[in-house]
Amino acid sequence: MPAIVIVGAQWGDEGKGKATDLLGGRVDYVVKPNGGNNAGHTVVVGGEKFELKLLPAGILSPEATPVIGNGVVVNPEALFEEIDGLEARGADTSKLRISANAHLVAPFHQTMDKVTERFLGKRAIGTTGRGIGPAYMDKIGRLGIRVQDIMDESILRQKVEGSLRQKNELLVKVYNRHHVEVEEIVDYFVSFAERLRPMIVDSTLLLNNALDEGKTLLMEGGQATFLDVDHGTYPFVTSSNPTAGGASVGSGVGPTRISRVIGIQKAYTTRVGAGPFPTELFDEWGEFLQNTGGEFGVNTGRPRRCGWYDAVLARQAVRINGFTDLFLTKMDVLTGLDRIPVCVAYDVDGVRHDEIPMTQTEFHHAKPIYEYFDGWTEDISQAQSLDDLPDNARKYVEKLEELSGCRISAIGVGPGRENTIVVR
Ligand code: 2SA
Ligand code: GDP
Ligand code: MG
Repeated sequence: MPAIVIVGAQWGDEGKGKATDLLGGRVDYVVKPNGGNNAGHTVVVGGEKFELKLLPAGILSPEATPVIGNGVVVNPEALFEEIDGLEARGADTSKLRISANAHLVAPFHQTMDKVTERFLGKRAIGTTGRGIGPAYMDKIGRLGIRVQDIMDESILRQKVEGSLRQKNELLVKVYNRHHVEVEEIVDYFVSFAERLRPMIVDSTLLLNNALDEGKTLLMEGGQATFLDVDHGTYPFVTSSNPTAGGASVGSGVGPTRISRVIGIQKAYTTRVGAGPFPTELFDEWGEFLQNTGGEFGVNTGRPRRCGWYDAVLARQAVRINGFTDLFLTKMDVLTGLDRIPVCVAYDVDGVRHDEIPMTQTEFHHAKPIYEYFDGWTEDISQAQSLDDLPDNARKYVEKLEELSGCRISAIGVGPGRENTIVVR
């Protein structure tokens, strides 16, 4: 198993952090290929809860070397806050390495994120406000500031000037904000240079050399398939490619070196921020999932919108990412339900669609067509194998395998590392 990729199969918060943590003990490197401190991964180790934002969740596996890949946008302030927080709790972060080609998030990116959202009004995306979109806009617009620029102050100044010239026009003339001074931003980044320098590496060379030496690596995608800027519910998406192909681009590890692509999906569905969500519930069952599942954002504390499992989305996620396996998380949250609805197709203006309709307009009109499966009442949180599950829980898993078209290789029955059934 040279390289494994983990991808969120829905709209995020499926339990990728826990999955990475589980596998992290078995690999030599854990790599974050996309996103920034908009991510929020919860890992519960020995009853202790860790919340990770910018750092790969695999940082909690002492055996693995954590790497922030070239596809990530790094907010240095958030980075050191997180490192210091983990160190204070006894975690060792000394092995962390950061790609020289990763981009930096500046305070003005956060300002741009917030003012753009305000400007959009009712059409706002519901971003995390961490400046992720504007940082990626600069990257794609060839105005970005990279981690390596911190090592050469005159280059850094040129890059900051380039990035700010056009933004100051917007900030001052359109958004009625203060003019941002170049020197203020240069000083801000330089203040992190000394601590950052020893971590900066050519991560592509590091990871490919490691693979050549027979080492193993795990790529931990941030966000999720339907937040992907190409494949998600555009424009209600993040600004990176959290899908499997993005893991290759964001790490410099070629697709032929990836042996497994694991999709993480909840036994139901959640979403944070705006955008279409066909199975969303607005009744007591939505509240049930939110409360029982503890569905509140790790990063911003926002309540997550909740709904039933959507097999149409699952099939699309399997297709786009080429999943070899699915991990089904939070099965325990469904315990106690009489019957469990699963969306098998959509009704779009009176026409049945077995796959996601082609246009945004149709998707916004999609109403779920449900099939119902019998529930279970037994506590499943201590189950260690499929045989420990009640019949109806096992049937639910089999049904999701059939509907999604992919085998389920692990099942989460509680938040802890130990509350997991490994099927294969
Ligand atoms: P952004 O900030 O530009 O990436 O926001 C764009 C959309 O992407 C969604 N998004 C997320 N959705 C779920 N979880 C995320 N991380 C945190 C968590 C969320 C939090 O793990 O709990 O704490 O609120 C995440 N990050 C981005 C976002 O909601 C927008 O819809
Ligand atoms: P991520 O963004 O995909 O890493 O997921 P988050 O950490 O944002 O959200 C997943 C939440 O579900 C966290 O609070 C986890 O501790 C929790 N969790 C993960 N797997 C399970 C599970 O199988 N059962 C229960 N009850 N909670 C889980
Ligand atoms: Mg999360």
